[in-house]
Amino acid sequence: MIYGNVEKEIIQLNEHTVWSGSPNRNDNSLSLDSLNVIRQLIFEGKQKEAERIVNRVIITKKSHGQKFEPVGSLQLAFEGHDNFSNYYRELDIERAVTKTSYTIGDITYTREALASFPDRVVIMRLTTSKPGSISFTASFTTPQKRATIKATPQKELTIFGTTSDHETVKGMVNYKSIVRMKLEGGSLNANDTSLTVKNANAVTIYISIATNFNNYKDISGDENKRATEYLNKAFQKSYAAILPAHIAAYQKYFNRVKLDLGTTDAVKFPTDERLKNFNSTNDPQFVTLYYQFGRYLLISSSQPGGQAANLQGIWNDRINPPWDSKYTININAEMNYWPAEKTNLAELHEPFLQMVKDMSVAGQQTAKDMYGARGWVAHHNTDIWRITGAIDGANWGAFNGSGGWTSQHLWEHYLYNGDKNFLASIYPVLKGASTFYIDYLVEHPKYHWLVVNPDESPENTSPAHQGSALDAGVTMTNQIIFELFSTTIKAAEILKKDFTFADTLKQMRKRLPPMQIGQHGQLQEWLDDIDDPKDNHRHISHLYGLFPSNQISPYRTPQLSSAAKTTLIHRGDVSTGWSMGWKVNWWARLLDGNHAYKLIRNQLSPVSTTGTRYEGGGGTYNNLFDAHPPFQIDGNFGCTSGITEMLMQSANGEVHLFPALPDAWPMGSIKGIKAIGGFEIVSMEWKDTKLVKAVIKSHLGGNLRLRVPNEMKLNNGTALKKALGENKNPFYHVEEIPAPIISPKATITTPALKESFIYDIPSQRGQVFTIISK
Ligand code: FUC
Repeated sequence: MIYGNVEKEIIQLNEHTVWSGSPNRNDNSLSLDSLNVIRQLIFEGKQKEAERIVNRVIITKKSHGQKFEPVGSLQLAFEGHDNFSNYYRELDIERAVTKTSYTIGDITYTREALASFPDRVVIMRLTTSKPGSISFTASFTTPQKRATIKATPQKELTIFGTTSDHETVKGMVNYKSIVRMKLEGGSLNANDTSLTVKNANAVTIYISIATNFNNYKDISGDENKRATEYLNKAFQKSYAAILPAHIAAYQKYFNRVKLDLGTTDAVKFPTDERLKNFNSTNDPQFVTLYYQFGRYLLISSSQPGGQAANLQGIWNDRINPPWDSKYTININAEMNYWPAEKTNLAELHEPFLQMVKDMSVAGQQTAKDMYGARGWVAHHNTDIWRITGAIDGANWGAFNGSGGWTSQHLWEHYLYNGDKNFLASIYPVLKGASTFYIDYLVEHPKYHWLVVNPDESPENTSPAHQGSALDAGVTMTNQIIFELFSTTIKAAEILKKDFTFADTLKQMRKRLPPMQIGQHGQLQEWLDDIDDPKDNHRHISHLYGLFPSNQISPYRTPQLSSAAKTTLIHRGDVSTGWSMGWKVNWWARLLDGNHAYKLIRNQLSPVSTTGTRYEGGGGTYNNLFDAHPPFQIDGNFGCTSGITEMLMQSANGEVHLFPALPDAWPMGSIKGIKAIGGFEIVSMEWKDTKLVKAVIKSHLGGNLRLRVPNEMKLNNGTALKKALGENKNPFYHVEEIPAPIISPKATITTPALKESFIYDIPSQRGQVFTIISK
């Protein structure tokens, strides 16, 4: 994080593997002996009693997850730079380069900085309009307790140490950062803990950081050697050489997608003013900026081979960050990756997919020791050590659907790339997640469905459960298992293996509770019809079936879709940042672009609160970080995904262009987004809310079923074939959902859907089509 302060520049340094603790597990093996008692109590409706036991025997007595920690900050103190003018600061997200400039007297000072992917250093270049005028002192500060800051005789500034002990786990990540400078003119001096530059023409600062972390089980790396090697290699290159290599590595991803919603004079204003004014001016480009900022953030925080973007991405500045800046896997970490595939950043999904693979190994012991089950399980949080036990307390931590949910990301990756070798490599993860449920599901004594018990609908409680979150067979979990079983069955079919296993899943899938529409016309959150229409909890987990899953659709399941809409209306719009991000996706899936846009407007409201707040709504900080509050990066990613879902959806058996275009975007264009089955929207343009032209590339071949808002033809004049029957493209197979159970008290209205046109376009691998409006 570059602060861009004039007198005291702060370069806040994080490295993705600097976490408290060391390899550890946090299972509570007391669980197994009490499982039957807990289940019995929950089935008898004695949730509060069950909760007390769960807190003792399921919730961990060890680590509730470790903390992602900052290394520290490099500070550059410029004496006499207090009286400046012409201050300018930017983050150029088209190049991933920051710049700060200002004038003192008649001298203009400029600083440019970047974090280079190919060269593994943070690099800052300081220049001036007057030779010999750059003087400053560089020093380190750190919130780390066990850190040594030292300048070396070679005039390098170093910081090294070991991360914190936390919750019974000894801190054992060793980190090292080295700062070395290249001067043009002037002098460089070192004293014990700082470097002083005097009268230089230009200075280039190189910063390397490394740790001893190899993987979640192995911290035997050599941080000194790594930090020195990175630095030595980069130091041979000039800023002028590092800059284009960095830009090229960044733009390889960034340039794949271009969005244009129109531009007005509002773009001339600084970002904070645009944010402040967004709701009262016409500034469609601000949405584009926010959209692309989400992609910038993912590119910058989730490079292949690295760690997955955590709760604050990589931008946490606190030694005790909110929720430890770890991975909350009952929504937040998954949300970080919603834009990955569809905004053409599939490679950046890899760190998350690797985390799921790691959990599928670590979680086997958790399944066995805690529940006597085969397969693997993960609860509501994990961290760099891939803990899979239950943390915090019964009302949050006992949720055990995260293995099922996160493994869907592996399947999603396959749906976009169609690579059967990849599918074969991740099949054991899907199978293991399913196997856990084969062993863990129990028959409900009253309804006779197969249910998870203990279970909970993430973080929401009910007075009907004596204020406890615990229950059996909650809707979200049922949807997750339905989806997990369905994808595992499909994967086994594609790989032509495990017929008996797949058959077991089919038999069990039939016995899961169907979705239910309750007395208020709402989609039921719990097995019993106890939802409170006044409940406005930020988690609306039972809408998992609407998004990210595709079990609810206005076209395929109109009643469930209407119930989901009723639920969304009950819960209201005001919510934390990530919850608003989710709501954009939900309203898009409900084909209501104006409501989705309303949520975008809410999200693009300035927030300055940095403490934790649940009520009153989230929004956006001046630097466009999502405000839960506090800063949580998930909302940025959720909204980027949602904007894509407004323009194109591909989860419901077809590629749907403009499913939820708001009135606020009457014209525009987008290039490079991706649909499942390997279709790429090379470009599409719309005007007066009508699709004018679309160019679509088929990377995998197969039938392209296309739903569009107005009639289209091929650009050579040929008519398009009207779609008939089921979509033959295997990537577009959508599982049939069991009919919902509907309360006799429920009133359900299923509004007429806007007219649309559906075509089937058979494609060859690599073929590109251009279609134009008729
Ligand atoms: C869950 C959410 C909070 C927050 C935290 C990281 O506990 O309910 O709102 O997002 O995760």
